[in-house]
Amino acid sequence: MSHDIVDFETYRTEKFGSDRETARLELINGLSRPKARIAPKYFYDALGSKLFEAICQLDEYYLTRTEVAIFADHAAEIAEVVGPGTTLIDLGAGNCEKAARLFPALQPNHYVPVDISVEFLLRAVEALRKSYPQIPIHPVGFDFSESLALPAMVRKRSKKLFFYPGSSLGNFSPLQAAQFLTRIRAACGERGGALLLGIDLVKPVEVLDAAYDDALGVTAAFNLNALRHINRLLGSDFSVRDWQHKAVFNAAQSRMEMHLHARRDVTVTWPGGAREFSAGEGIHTENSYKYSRRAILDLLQRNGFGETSCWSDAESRYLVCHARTI
Ligand code: AVI
Repeated sequence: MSHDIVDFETYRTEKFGSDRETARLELINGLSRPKARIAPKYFYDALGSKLFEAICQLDEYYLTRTEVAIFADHAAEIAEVVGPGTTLIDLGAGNCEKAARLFPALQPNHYVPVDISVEFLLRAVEALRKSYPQIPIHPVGFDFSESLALPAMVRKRSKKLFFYPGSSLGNFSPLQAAQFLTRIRAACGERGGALLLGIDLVKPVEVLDAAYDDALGVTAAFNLNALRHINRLLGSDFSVRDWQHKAVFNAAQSRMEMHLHARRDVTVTWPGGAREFSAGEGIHTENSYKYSRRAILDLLQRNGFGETSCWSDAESRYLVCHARTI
């Protein structure tokens, strides 16, 4: 497998050359709905990725440190369940830190970090190659939430271990999550594969409120930064000062929601279109579903995964699961 970034860029351009136009149409569609919404992937430009890294260091955002602790406390058991010789495919790799922490225990044969935020990913990979020269690393940049069209050289590898930590599955609706798991199952191939998943569990609302509206306002900046990203992609004229971060737990749907509310009446324009927002009107930017242990095991089992091993923390805040394909 080549380490060549040229290779990777060629693949990206051939397969995903129209990403920008797709994003533009998707954004216009979302902003023009009676209840405006945008997909959470628009958080992650270069600054958004850095803000998300900062969120992961906050006291209130228990998810990251709890997951890190579960992986650290159970590394040997996880490695035993996983077995040797895997191609570790890291979906939403970001700075690749989470997977890298598992390298000593899992000792993968290959590492394939996948992320939509390409420049950020390439910088992370450059550093990682210096620390782990023995592991071939093949970065892939695309929006895997839509399709799992991996390069042929990755597709044909046996013993794939898809790594999906950070409770990112929670950012899909239950239907999207089921479809996503089905796609991972298919991408594992017929010779068997597995998924190593980290997922946030249901818990008292005060803990969730603090995690999604922290005292320093980092999550607010993360949410608002999506508007700057949209301005660049769409040529729109959102003024960040006109908007306010809101986080709310929707108990009926078992999900934390993030919105941006207009601070006053606002008209946003972009080439060929416009949208008026009244004061207080919102743009729905993210759902973060919180699962029970039973619900996540059911979801895995209904979508192509059988034998499952799980690890949690003492307070049952978070769950890590290894699930083999059926
Ligand atoms: C990436 N994802 C799992 C995070 C979450 O908790 O839903 C994104 C995030 N949103 C607000 N804070 C962090």
